[in-house]
Amino acid sequence: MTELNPMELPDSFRDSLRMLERSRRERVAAVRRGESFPLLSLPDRQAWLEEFHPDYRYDQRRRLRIGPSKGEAVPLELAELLESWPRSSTLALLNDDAPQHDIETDVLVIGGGGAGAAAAITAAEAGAHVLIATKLRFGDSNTLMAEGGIQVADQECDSPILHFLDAMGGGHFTNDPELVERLVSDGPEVLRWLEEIGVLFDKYPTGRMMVRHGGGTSRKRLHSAGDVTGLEMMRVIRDQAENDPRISVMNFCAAVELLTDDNGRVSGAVLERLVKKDTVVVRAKAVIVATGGLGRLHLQDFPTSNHYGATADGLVMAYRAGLPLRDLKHSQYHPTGIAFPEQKLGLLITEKFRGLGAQLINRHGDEFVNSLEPRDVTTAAIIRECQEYENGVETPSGGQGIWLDIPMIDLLHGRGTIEREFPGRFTEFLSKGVDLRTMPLLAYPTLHYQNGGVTIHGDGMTDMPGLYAAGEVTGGVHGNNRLMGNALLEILVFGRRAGRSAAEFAKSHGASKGLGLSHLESFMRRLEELNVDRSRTAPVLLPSYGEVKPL
Ligand code: MEZ
Repeated sequence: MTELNPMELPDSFRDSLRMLERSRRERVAAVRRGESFPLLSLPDRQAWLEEFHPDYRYDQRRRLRIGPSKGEAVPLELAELLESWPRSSTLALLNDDAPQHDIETDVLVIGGGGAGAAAAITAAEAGAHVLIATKLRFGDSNTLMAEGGIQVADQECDSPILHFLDAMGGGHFTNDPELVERLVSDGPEVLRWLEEIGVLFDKYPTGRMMVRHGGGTSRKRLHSAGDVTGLEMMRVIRDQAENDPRISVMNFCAAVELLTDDNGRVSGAVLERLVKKDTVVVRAKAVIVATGGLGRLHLQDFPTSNHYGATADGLVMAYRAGLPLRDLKHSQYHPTGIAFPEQKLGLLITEKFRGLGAQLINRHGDEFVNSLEPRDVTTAAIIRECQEYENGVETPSGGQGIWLDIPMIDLLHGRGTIEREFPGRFTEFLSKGVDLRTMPLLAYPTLHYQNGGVTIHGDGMTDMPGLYAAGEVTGGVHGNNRLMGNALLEILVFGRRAGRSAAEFAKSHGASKGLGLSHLESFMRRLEELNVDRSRTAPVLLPSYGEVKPL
């Protein structure tokens, strides 16, 4: 193990560390007395957001110019991507009068994360033959990387109604209430299902579930498996899918375009096999898009906590097909991405650390915000502290960060808590010479989640017959701002609902006759009119630093 050598750190860094350590005893005593940093008033929250949150930088967005979302403001990087030309594999098919399919299935699921896996399982249970096409390997996804946990109102002091109010309030009441109602009501059943198939959640010796607080929630309802909740869930869900003979999986196989028939029904998709470097046309009775989010677009040059494949492919396909998108001007910047040690830049430090008492501390050793404000407010507070008050700590390579005082946790809850509650991060950092029991980390906001996306209704239906969507690619469940733990819940609730509906649609409608790209005609005409550079193509499939050459 290489020890972190404090002597190699800048003087200002070491001085600040000393101030933090000096103020720790009094801060722990205050928590024990039941004192906490006051929560902000609603007008203050709004003012801080408008001044400091990256979403409110109006010069960093522009309005979309095509289709039903015309006029919607979205981040610049996303707008450029959405208004790009199809890849050459699609263009080659456009010249083909009657494209033939290579593979046929009842339900095609695009994406192999938690939403895709849950959708595939329920579609198969409903009798459908399912093909999962996934860009990387089955399971490589933000689900797998999720740390803190899943929100479910299953305790006697809680109820789905309280969960509903928290989710709506966290989303500034911009969420679709019908979708939120489904999210919270299905929660207890989803938790039972996860347990039944073998997910190991943290429990007390009595067998009762351990639950924690998260930012913006009025009850403790975050269920975890250490700090590797997503990994544990994906382990079990993936096994469940792989053991079902009705489900096949194509790894390293990216969807690049939807296919439609003459009536506007979605009838399949164009896939590119990344290893074989060829094109595969799939004909399907129903298609579910579960491609995840956009973190790897690095909006405003923020680092990201997202997995390598999070490049908004589903949004690109949906926008081109003429589906309305919503709530995309607000992205989630998780308050605590790693700023130091720098080889982990952007990696998530789960909110569960704050749920267990780790405080956010500036360079003078002072707390400056209640660590459990809603995420967007905490993010704005950290940026304000660093930029407006210059109270951030300079990292060895000149970045900025705020202390996350993790060692407080053992002082508050007893020795061994950090190792027990955070086995993933504890081991990982120890291998880099950083012992979380004694060393605080430096945190700065990291791009974490796409709050909005493809508009869905009820059970994952989109506005196109035969097309369903679930998970981070969709919009409406979280409105402008998602609360922690609601993503893992959403992928399962809406993955399962979409899987069931898609299987029913496949059964009742049978195969569609046509397999074409006519939905692209008006889109491409508009690109011409807008003089969009022909070299701009999408989806990009991987971030620019891992570019895959077009076919
Ligand atoms: O839902 C999340 O994004 C979450 C719980 C993240 C985390 O802090 O662990």
